[in-house]
Amino acid sequence: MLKKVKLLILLLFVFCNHIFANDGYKLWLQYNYVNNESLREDYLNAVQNLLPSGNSETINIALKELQLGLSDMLGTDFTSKINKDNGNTLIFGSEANLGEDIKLQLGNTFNQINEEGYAIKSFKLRNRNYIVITGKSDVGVLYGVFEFLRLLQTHKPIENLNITDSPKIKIRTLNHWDNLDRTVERGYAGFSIWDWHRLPDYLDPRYSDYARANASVGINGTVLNNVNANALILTPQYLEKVEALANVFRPYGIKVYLTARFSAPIEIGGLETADPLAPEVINWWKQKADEIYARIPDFGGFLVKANSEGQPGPQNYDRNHVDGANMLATAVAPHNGIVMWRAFVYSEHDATDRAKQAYPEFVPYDGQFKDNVLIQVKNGAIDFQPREPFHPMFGAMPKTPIMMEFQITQEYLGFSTHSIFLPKLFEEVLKADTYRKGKGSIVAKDIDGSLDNKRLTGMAGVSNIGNDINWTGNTFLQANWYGFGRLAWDPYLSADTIADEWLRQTFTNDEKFINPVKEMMLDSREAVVNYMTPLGLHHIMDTGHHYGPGPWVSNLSRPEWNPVYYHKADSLGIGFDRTPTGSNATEQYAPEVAQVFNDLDQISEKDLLWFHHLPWDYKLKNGNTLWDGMALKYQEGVDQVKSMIETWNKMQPYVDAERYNNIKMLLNIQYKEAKWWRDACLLYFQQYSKMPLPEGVEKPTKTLDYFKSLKFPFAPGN
Ligand code: GCV
Repeated sequence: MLKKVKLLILLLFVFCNHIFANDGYKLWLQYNYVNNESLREDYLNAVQNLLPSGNSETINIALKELQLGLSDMLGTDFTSKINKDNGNTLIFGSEANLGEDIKLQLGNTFNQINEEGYAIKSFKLRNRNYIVITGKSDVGVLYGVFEFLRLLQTHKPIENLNITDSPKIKIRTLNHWDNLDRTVERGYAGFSIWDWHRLPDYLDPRYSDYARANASVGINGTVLNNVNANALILTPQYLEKVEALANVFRPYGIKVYLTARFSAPIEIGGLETADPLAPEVINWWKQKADEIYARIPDFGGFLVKANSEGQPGPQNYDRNHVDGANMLATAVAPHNGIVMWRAFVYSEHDATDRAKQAYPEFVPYDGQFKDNVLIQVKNGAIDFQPREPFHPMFGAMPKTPIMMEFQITQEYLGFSTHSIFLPKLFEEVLKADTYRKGKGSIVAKDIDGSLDNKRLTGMAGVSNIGNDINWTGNTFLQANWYGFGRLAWDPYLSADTIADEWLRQTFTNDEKFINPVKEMMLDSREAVVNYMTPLGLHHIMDTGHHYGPGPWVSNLSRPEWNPVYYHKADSLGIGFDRTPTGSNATEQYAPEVAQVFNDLDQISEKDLLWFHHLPWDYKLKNGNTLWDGMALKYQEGVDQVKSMIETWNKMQPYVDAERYNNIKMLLNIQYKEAKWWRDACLLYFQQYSKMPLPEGVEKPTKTLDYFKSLKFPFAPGN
């Protein structure tokens, strides 16, 4: 009887917890109670005993995670189910710490995985059933443990397990554009989670929670500070704080990196120059690197934004990117450090198309960078737009590691109030075919190194994390942090798989929830393209903060900061001609790709106005005029958000009230703003097209002057 009452209380607790109180802090590591009884029995039967092998901090973390996950999911206390001499057993430990009898069962498993990979295998030995989670390193084991827990979270069978997996990309980093005053450039989830003032002595529990969440998806590096860098981060006062963070992250397999302000030797070193070829500068960076490594022996290295948007760089001294990157690379090389040198460069003094500027500054130098340098390239040649053709540098530097930079934070995609599932965007870029080595030379193959046998590989995501209780401001956008990590581990994963996994772990396995919400997630990216920048339009956001529409902006000092530079709407038509009759940016792609982009019959209409300036009455494939087609796309985007709201409103029975309402309220904002985008852009472009709105497009209820008058002096992230 007592047992039954206890069970009832436990169930009630689990139920109430599920329905009422969930602030989202636990992310996708919810470890919901497995309410399918037979599945739960299977799991309980398979894991009766936990046997850690090895006693590092990492293995301890793995043990705690298993105990937490299994206890919560199976409704039984697992803290005492450890090191027993009977029962079906889950062993976890690295190759070096497993007994010979266990290793014998694993055959050539260790040849199938890399240093960070893992294996999860079932076998029977001396009448006991075992599951072993192993790897070559303890961190590999931790990744395996998270994968094992993911199997349970997503209600997969765990009989006869025979899994091996390894990350396909070496460097998997989050880039925090966090400033030392805790503001976050392009951050929409509160302030920075790094509490610099109270570091190093006060270690906010968020630091280990952050590391744990990253480890659960395989992220293995973090660049703590903004690429628009402050040299102070390199002073002893701050390095002490960085060291404290590195100590927290280390057992989770996460390395710390810093951005290096190129003029630091002047600003904090008292030198008169930062010329990368000056001996005193070379020496200064060498000593700085030695100083950092003395504190943080596994320090990852530097990320550098140079000669871009006012940041100093080697060109200030008539040197080039090779000179700058190699100088820093030499300083960190003795410590196995790397340099991630960004290719996001453009200059107001260059009258050519901004989309063309990075390519000539880097591609001719292929093969000249030191082998611990990666060139970090944004997914497209302009700047993290809702849709952007892949950057022409992908595949174009066969002798240089090219690292992907995605933006997880939504600078140009409506900030954190817009629920958009970004793995759809990431997947589109990774699957794009560069044709550099013939058909099938997709971007993912340059990023994982397989296209040209590159040893050093990387993917970076500009973080969407802040100190909001749910980390990302909008529960839904946790999926983008999760999805980035999963794609950095395996760039061939589909957005569909990622959405499915994330939903099951974050909310429920109930198909009545999974199916409609997954569909909503997968459609959400196209929705934002439609209501902001359909048919290849780009960079028409209001300037500075990039919040809301601003296609009319034309008064900024630099031409390429003005939206009119990008859409080029006039009485004759709209769009940026990047074909040979225009800027000829298409020339930077492989001929097969350029030919498609240049040819109106072959180009996807999704990229149309990115590459072509076309008359308003140009006929689209469906027979509509360009003007009608564009207007209908804007309307479609609005309708898509409306249908997202309808879907979500039906999900109340499956989601706790707090997270349900968080997403619901934000979707309503998104709907309002989608209409704002539609109305403002159509009213503005209509001045040039002089054509009526087609049937099916709602009439704007405000004037163009009204939209132009809106000002947002305190928009976040600016
Ligand atoms: C960190 C865009 C953003 C800037 C950002 C820059 C970059 O221009 O608006 O905030 O600076 O990209 O990626 O360096």
